[in-house]
Amino acid sequence: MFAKVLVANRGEIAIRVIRSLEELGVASVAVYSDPDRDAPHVRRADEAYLLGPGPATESYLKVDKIIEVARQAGAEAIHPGYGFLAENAAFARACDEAGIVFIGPPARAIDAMGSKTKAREIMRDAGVPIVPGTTDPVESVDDARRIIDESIGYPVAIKASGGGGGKGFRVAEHEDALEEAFEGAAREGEKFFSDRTVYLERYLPDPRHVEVQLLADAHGNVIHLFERDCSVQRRHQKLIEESPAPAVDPELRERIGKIGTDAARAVGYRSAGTVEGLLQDGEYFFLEMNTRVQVEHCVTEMVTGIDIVREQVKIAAGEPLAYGQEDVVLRGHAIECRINAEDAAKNFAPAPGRIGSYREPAGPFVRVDSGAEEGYDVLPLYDPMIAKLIVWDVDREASTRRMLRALGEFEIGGLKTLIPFHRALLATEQWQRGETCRDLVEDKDWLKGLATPAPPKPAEEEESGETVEREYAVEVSGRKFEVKVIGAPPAPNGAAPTGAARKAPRRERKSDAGGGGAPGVLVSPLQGTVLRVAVEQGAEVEEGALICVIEAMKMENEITAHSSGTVEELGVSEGGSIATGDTIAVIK
Ligand code: MV4
Repeated sequence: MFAKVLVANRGEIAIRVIRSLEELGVASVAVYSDPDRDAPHVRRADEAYLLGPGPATESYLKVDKIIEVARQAGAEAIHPGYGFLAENAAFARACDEAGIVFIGPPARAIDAMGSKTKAREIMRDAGVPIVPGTTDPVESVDDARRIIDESIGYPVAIKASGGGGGKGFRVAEHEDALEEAFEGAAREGEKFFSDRTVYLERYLPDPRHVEVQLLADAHGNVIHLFERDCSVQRRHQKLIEESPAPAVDPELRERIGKIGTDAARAVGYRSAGTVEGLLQDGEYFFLEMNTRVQVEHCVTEMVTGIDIVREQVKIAAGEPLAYGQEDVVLRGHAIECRINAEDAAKNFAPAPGRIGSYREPAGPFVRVDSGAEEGYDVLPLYDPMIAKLIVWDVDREASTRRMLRALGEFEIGGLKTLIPFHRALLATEQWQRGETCRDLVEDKDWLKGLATPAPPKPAEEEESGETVEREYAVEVSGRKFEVKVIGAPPAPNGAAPTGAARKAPRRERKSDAGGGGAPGVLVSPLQGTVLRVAVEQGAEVEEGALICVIEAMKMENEITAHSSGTVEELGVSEGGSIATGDTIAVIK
């Protein structure tokens, strides 16, 4: 086993990895960017080194610097977590060349799976079912039209060859829409992966996203840890994951598991990995393989009792798997909710800011993997996921109830999170019936209902103009009530009523998109590049109408009007950059 490992990541996953290292008796080395200097992952590690400024390209993505730090610290291996350098074959090679173990698969497996057309070819040859379509890149719209007419038919999915996770994914319902979809997928492929080639798949109308967790060691042993269902997603960002999948029975489970292990063997895989696929009417198709530990690995840990990160580290150290397939037993049901700093009522716009009060749920079979704490700043620079809440119980229904209980206990003040979204979604009949909920996560009216009601208008502003809100606990006939008092601030002599609750005063909420600030001003909730401006100055818009699209963290974020009215000013232009708090538009 290694004596010391560097964790090339931040946030909850860095802490997750450090915990497993500690249990293995391995010392941990954290790395950090300037704004992360005091972040929880830095304090949790045995040692920590500065990489550079905030932008990931100058810190968490700096290959040479990270390898230099590993050498300096005497780390024998690097765990990349997920995101950042986790699926970067050049980084894996740079580690090899520096004599440092990359805790992940061989670089050639990353390469093979990075090209989605290559991956489809390998899988087809290995007898793994792929979604019907092309395995060679399609050069032009004319070629695409011909291939679709000859074999695939409409609707058709057009996907970027370098893509994955839904980047560069378009659908054409009919031939009329083909050119635009083709160009859109190619453009996104060019932008994100410097590769404008695309391929075609038959578009499945309402599949479930089902994936298989795999472990493969350096001695030829490959096992699967059953499946996860990640169908609740929005713009290809997963929101809720569970295991086992509600639509998979024991017979299908065995079939999907074998597809996973066949796929891993076909690329000479080693380490933890995931085969993602689509399940439609009992048919399972390979989609892509993720050559890293995934965000949602925890639900599998809960139903199998296997620490996936520990196994990953042991495999990298050359140890054989301690489990055979028959040792892996599925027990009960686990659910994970991603707690993102996002406003579901505003198109899931990122809602960075400072966390005020912070209290995690606890109790039986509740797990919180978090990178945050009270006073923590959720930075617009990085992914808005601040924690994951995972629960286990005997079956899906009990697990859902436990999750609702735990969500109710989770207190995160000062910014918007997905907690209200999760509470509402898990309470729907669609979820309880095990449906994909695709219509719900796109339903603007339903999502708007999640908006926290505006704080009550302060009662008649007094001469001084100042009113404050205070919370007190009162007892009436021996029963405790919590009351909110809105009025003038207490007298300076501190004549507050006795028995005032110890609750900290609510922090003033930072202005969110369209929230605070001058009337009618729509401010940017994030920092990024303006991809598209959907309105002109002087236009009449309805509340909820698209104003512009801002790209941040490689995600396209739709910014919508916070009220109906006339666009009197427009502060954005296509291609321009925008900072958090900048005026997007004035709508009156
Ligand atoms: C598809 C599809 C339908 N047909 N491919 C790809 C990335 C992943 N985030 C979702 N992806 C899809 N690929 C073909 N050929 C539909 C989706 C899809 C989806 C699938 C399952 C559950 C929810 C989904 C939400 C959006 C898109």
